[in-house]
Amino acid sequence: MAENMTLLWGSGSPPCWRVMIALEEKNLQGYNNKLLSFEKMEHKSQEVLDINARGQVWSSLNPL
Ligand SMILES: N[C@@H](CCC(=O)N[C@@H](CS)C(=O)NCC(=O)O)C(=O)O
Repeated sequence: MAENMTLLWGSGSPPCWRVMIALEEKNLQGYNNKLLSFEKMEHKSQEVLDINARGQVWSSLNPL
């Protein structure tokens, strides 16, 4: 149902868990996900900044 969505998330992030839980609760499984490394500053990559100027996760490509 959410196959077009790609969730960009970071390990240990409560805001990311919140979104993942909400998607599960809404029965919106099947979305793609991409784990970003805080250590490598991947949340500040151009890919993320293009969709979230704060460079924070969670972020989503093709949101619902
Ligand atoms: N208001 C945002 C906050 C998200 C947020 O603070 N994410 C943290 C990870 S838990 C983050 O990306 N921190 C990196 C930074 O702020 O540079 C939300 O609730 O989704």
